[in-house]
Amino acid sequence: MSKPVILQVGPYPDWDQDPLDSAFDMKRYFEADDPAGFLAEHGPDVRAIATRGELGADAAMIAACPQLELISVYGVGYDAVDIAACKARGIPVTNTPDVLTGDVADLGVAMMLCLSRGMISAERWVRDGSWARQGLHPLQRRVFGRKAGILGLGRIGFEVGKRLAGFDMDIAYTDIAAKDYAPDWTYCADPLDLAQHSDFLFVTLAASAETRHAVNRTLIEAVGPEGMIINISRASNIDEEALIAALQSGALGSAALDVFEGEPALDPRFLELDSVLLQPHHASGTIETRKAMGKLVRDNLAAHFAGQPLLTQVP
Ligand code: 8YV
Repeated sequence: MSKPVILQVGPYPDWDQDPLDSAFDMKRYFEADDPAGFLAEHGPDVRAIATRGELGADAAMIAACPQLELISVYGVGYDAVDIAACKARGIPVTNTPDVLTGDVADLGVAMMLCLSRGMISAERWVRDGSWARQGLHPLQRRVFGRKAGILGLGRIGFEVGKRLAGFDMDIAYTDIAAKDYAPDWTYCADPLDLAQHSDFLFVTLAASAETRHAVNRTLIEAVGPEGMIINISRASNIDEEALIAALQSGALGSAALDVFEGEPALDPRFLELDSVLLQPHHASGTIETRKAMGKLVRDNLAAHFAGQPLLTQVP
């Protein structure tokens, strides 16, 4: 029996690629010299798309696959998939929730600590001999006991909060309603109140068209010249132009960012700022989590082609 044809939008590690290649006929879109020609040639045979969170599948790709039955996303975010196009054709979409939550929260908290305590510049201070020549590294800002805000108390936001509680932080959050699983944290219905409360504002919103630029100039300026914004969600949740302007003028103290508009290219103005910590969209990037994400992608594909229920279908 011939294997189901899968359109593979981006590369995966060998530990995922090998089992995918054994079970399916993987068509590697990302290796094509002529992506449109590749889609025209293979699209008519494609029964599923395997993609990654940040790559998704746009309307043109979906339209090029008239026999498409499933999109399986390697990532919790599915904002880059054209969900309206999927809905119109009744194509289910799966993602990889839960398995990456702890790692994403870890990286967000690590970014806060690293930037607040100046660990990158302190490392340079040791390596370039400044310590020996000039003495003590400039003093930095404390983390423990200060005020943290979590914009979006979903799975990842909640794990961030649990970690911050270990630093005795005064934690507030916003979401569509107060959460009974967070009784010790302050609920702010208005994101502006949250931003005003926060020395450290974590952006943990599931991105969608509705959350685009949810962190706008007013919110950024409310976090203020002493405050820090940490983004471990999607770049689209923040107005990046307003963010850069606030960092340049000092209206915002600092920003720790794992995601960027147009990544992996990023606005070169970020590179000129000392008040930012820049990370290459790797919050879920541990061997343990990536193996679990890959398995979930494969398990969803396997379940579909075996006529079994999908494991993690997005609502
Ligand atoms: C990426 C992510 O999928 O979970 C998400 O939504 O953006 C990430 O985990 C990851 O970078 C792999 O491409």
